[in-house]
Amino acid sequence: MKMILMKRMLLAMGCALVAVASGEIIVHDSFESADMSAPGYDKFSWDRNNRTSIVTMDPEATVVWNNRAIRNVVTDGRDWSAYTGDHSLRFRYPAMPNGELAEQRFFLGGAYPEIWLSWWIRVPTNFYHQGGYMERNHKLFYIWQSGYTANVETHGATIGLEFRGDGNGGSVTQGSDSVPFIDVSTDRGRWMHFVVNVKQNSENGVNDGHIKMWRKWEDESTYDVIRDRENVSVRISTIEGEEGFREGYLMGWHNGGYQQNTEWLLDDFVVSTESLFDSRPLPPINPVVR
Ligand SMILES: [Ca+2]
Repeated sequence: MKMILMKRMLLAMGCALVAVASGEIIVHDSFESADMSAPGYDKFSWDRNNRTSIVTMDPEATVVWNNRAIRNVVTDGRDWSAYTGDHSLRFRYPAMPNGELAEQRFFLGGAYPEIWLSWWIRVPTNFYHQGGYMERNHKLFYIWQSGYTANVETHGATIGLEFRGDGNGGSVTQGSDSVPFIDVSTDRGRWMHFVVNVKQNSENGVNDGHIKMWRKWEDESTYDVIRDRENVSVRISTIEGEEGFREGYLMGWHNGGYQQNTEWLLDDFVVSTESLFDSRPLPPINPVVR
């Protein structure tokens, strides 16, 4: 176990060096500061915790941040091992069979025509997606320009990913390009790395935007394509000073609901203006392992 942790730490350090050299990093938060009021970047900021909190296993299962520094030790055997370092961000969905919200909003502090995002996320150890095939949507993330699902013509695009039931307790991604997302027979408690790249239109009326997403499980070396939409309309906000992606949220409403308290862990959140892969062509060839 120690070897694995060491390897992850070295990979995280190496990636940070690569990332700084290759573009503007808007934020890279592994939650090790245990303080979301000061992620350490000029413009980026986290919104208030909304059923989210920073947790650690050092030296025992403890909540250390929930809108302020706290110390709540939990002794019921929960494993909050982080992916990198000792801290991660927990999304706590209480048992609510008809749907519940746990969401972390953020502000990029600027308007970006093209952005990359990536993060590690652990499938809950008791995950079960209620409902039949393609029923009950869960949110994974959204980013937007001048307003979340506002008038796209004036406020620009809202881009994200949702996933729905596969009919067997697992999940598939939502959309005409749906792909398998979580298999409960193999993926509970497993960490995945999720990478997003969105570029808006060069100008409104020209449909040359793109929306790309990749996913890799922790024991895999290459990424699977989750979404690949080229030459689509990604509208630019018409509000002065807001012509680009400005804010977003992680997770959100899980309308499938859960029969048991269900916790996701998220770690190593990165937003950048340049590619998060260290070489082109894009994956699955030669991806960076974060
Ligand atoms: Ca961490």
